[in-house]
Amino acid sequence: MTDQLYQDLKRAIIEMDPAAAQTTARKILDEGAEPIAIINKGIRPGLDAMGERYTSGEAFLPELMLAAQAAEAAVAVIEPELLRLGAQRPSQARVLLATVKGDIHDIGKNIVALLLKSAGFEVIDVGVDKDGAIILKKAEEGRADIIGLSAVLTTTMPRMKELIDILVESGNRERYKVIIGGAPVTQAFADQIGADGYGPDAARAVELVRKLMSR
Ligand code: B1M
Repeated sequence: MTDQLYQDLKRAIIEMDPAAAQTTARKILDEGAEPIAIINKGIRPGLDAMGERYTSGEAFLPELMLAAQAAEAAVAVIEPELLRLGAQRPSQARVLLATVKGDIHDIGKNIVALLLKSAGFEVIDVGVDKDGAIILKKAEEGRADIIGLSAVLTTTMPRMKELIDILVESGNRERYKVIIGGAPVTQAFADQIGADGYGPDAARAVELVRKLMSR
């Protein structure tokens, strides 16, 4: 039954139907599914399918935007459940999150933020299209322990290295752990730029933050 519902959720995103995406996500949640399964089995496959349609010329930018809105409607259903879990846990550390300069994709970053909050971490979300200087300023103001960067475009991945350079040049490299993620990012890239870790998905980003904070 639930597998069919995941297919329905994927289809609602491909069909750019926020109402159907919301109703289906609610049904899946009511069946007792974990919020993370709704992301991994419904929302992400729906957006990946839209990405493939965009690449093959079957869909264009307006369709991508509408599919993103349908995905966001489904995320909104699981958000209260995740935040409720987080409210029961004492704050363990502060994580600043940003999508790097030149990149306005934020669905993945927002999911990482939600899962971190649900795990009891404090999140300072500074939004999208942020350069290294602003990110460092916000990290200082918010007294962040970890800086988490998201990049979904291959062309904006170099901005992650720029932040690390800024931290080194300003004498702040030891002050902050830096973690990175986003669809084109890899562990090899994280190693290459000297990041402290890479999260392939939101759940593993939370594990990574836990590991870094326990050291
Ligand atoms: Co864009 N887009 N887009 N887009 N878009 C992609 C990324 C693309 C792969 C589509 C394609 O061609 N197949 C392609 C990039 C190609 C490339 O870089 N080589 C692309 C392009 C080209 C563009 C534009 C340039 C199109 C144009 O204008 N001609 C433009 C760029 C705008 C800009 O940023 N400057 C653009 C615009 C948009 C929309 C605005 C329409 C919309 C974004 C809306 C929004 O984010 N609010 C959009 C969308 C929706 C997509 C796709 C379809 C979906 C992205 C997404 O949300 N995925 C995408 C195709 C695809 O990904 N298959 C595509 C779901 C999300 C949950 O996954 O972000 O990977 P993801 O996050 C995951 C993990 O990666 C990880 O956890 C998340 C959850 O598990 N993670 C982290 C993410 N951040 C992390 C940080 C961490 C740790 C883990 O630590 C800090």
